Amino acid sequence: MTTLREINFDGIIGPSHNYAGLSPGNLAATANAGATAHPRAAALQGIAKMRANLALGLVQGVLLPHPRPDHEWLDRLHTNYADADAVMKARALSASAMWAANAATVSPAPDCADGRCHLTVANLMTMPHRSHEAPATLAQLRLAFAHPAFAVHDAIPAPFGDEGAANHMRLATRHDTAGIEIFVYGEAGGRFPARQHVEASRAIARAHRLDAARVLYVQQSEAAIAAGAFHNDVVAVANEGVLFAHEQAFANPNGVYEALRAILPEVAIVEVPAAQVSLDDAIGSYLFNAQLVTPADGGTTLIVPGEARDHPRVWRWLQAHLAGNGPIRRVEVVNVRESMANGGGPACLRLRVVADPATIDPRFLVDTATLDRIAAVVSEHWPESLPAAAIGDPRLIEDITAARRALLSALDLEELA
Ligand code: SUG
Repeated sequence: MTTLREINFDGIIGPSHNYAGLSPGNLAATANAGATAHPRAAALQGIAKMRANLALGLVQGVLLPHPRPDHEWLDRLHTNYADADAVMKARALSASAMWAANAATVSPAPDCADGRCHLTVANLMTMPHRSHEAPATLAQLRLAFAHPAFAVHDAIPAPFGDEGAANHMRLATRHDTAGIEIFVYGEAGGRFPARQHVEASRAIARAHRLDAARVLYVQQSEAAIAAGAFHNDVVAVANEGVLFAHEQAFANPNGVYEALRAILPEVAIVEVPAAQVSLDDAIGSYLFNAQLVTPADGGTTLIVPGEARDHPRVWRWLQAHLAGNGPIRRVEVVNVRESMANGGGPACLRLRVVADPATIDPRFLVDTATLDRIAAVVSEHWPESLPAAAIGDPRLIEDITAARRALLSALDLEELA
């Protein structure tokens, strides 16, 4: 029996969660700029999603909020929180590390020539508020994946933008068999920035010692980026032998499907036609920013945000697919509304790692009892609301600093302080 399992590491939503509109091209984030955020409710929604994953029999992990404001980053910019202007304050305070799909790119051991699971930290250099996540991510991954079964690589250097697993998909007959890794990149020059550069993807494939014959570099369609798909995982998701994608996700969809079928003939491609669900529908509902998983009972399950159920065309498409006995057998709905308002759905909030749970630092794995402990810290310490105007408030800074410290202590992870 193989010991390799799918493990989803969700970013615990940090106490500084706020809406500052820092991500051009992310339509939800820019539309909600200046709104009041609710960090406590946000984190509790994320915890409820993890409970739902556990209920499906999946193994669940967590990644911790980063220290915010990021004083070290401000120091390197020769300023400090008090002196920084409003935009820099918001950038230094961002809780954006919650979107763990952007923490790293992961290649499971069966894909890598040295038989180890490789992880490369994302540099997130395109958006200033995310460009300072990498050092804290590296520190956590080095701790969580210290076992020799893993190789953790530092971020690819600038100017080659890399946004991690959000632009990476893996197809394999089963999680524990050799897969095909798909790196999706964007071409610059459109209405919004293309965050993933192909040079970064190629560097990661080399670092992970992937078999070049089982790697595809796929261009994201300009139309998808222009419509607000700032990451590929807003328009496509894969799990084991199933690819679920919007018709307009890729620049050359038929080329992608042909190349896939040539390597993995049994691949099931579920393409959603634009005539039934437009790009705007897909991006507005986050239909594809779903967790596509194989639960313990085996039936491929799509975990969608509530916004997908609330969208009549999207929900109709899903019901028709289920009724037609398509490759997706079940749909589960989760409420991650606070994260969604910043453009982060269920898939954004998790980093998927295929590994033997016994090789992972147990402090990063959770069961319901650990989630109860995390929820207690959140309920006691996370701000109930965070209006945009509070971003410069020194009392808020004290509160969120203490809140994170309480969480680290509850998880016995003080060394990340
Ligand atoms: O990078 N939002 C994130 C959302 C990331 C979603 N992740 C995936 N698709 N995997 C981003 O745009 C909003 C920040 C703000 O405006 O405060 C933000 O960073």
